[in-house]
Amino acid sequence: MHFLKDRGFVHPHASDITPQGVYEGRRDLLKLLATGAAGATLATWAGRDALAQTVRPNKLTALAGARSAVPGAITMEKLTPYADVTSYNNYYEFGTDKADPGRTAGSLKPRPWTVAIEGEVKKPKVYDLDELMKLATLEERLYRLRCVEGWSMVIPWVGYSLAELIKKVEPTGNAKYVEFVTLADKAQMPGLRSGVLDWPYVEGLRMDEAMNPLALLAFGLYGEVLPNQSGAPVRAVLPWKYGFKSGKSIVKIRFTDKQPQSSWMKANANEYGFYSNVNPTVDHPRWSQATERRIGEDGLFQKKRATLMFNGYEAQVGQLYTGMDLKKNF
Ligand SMILES: Nc1nc2c(c(=O)[nH]1)N[C@H]1C(S)=C(S)[C@@H](COP(=O)(O)O)O[C@H]1N2
Ligand SMILES: [Mo]
Repeated sequence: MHFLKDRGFVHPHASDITPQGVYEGRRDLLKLLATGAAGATLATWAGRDALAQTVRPNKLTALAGARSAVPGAITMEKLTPYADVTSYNNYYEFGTDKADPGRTAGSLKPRPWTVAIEGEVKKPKVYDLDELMKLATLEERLYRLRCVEGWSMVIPWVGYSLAELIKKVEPTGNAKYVEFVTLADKAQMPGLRSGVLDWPYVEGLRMDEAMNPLALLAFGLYGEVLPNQSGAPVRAVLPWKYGFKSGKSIVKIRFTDKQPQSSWMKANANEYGFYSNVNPTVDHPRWSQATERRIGEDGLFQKKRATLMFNGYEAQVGQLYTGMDLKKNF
């Protein structure tokens, strides 16, 4: 059976699985905290886990999503604590250190915000953020995110399938690729002074990849709007690809007939390919991709995890690449 073969020797430990209801429990816990009756609840493991994820100084605007029914959208693995999700980031417009975005992204102004839909579409349009957010039903999805540098997280995102937007704007027959252009504003982004990348940060997908239901346009995480360092107010999340494919703070989505050149391809075409699907058998020139460490659990004796083909989403996306040489098309 496909499922058993895929899982193989990386079958998750019982302790990796989030007990059913722990995450929903957060909301119940908040209610309990509000009534002052939380003492007993906090004594339980689930209570402590929920507390670690919710009690923090600066709550953002709530953004709810109905639990997604898209196949593969809900991993049962334990969520990465909110504190780690928002303090260990790659967002080079705010600096190249993992702690930089969490410290400096306060200067990003996520409202007002527009996203321009351009290129090979019958209905080009500049969407205001609020209109874009209402374009489809918001869902909650629990995705693994795997960075090419060898770390991973599990994050509860709020958003809808990119396919919903694509259907609305009606691509022409010439639309073969989608390009994502993200914000580049020196006034808001101190990292733009550095020449590490050619700004703006640009990424792209083949049209069939963009139409896969797992390709997410995200507006929130952990039941709130996106924190700035995570790519507020709107970003892509492509769970079967290395994290850098998921552009943050998107301002333009362009439909094209030619394969877009991403910022990372421009920076180093030998290291970063257009596809960049998570693949434990194809190493990056500087980093093995066979294993990964899960952020938030890197204790001294923490074992590395085996990285899964397509980050564990092979059943959902494998067919997109049938017949392709994945060593050549890295
Ligand atoms: N605009 C922009 N988007 C970006 C990046 C960036 O530097 N700028 N970094 C990418 C990389 S390398 C990763 S691993 C993910 C990290 O997302 P996270 O910080 O929310 O975990 O964002 C991606 N999106
Ligand atoms: Mo990354």
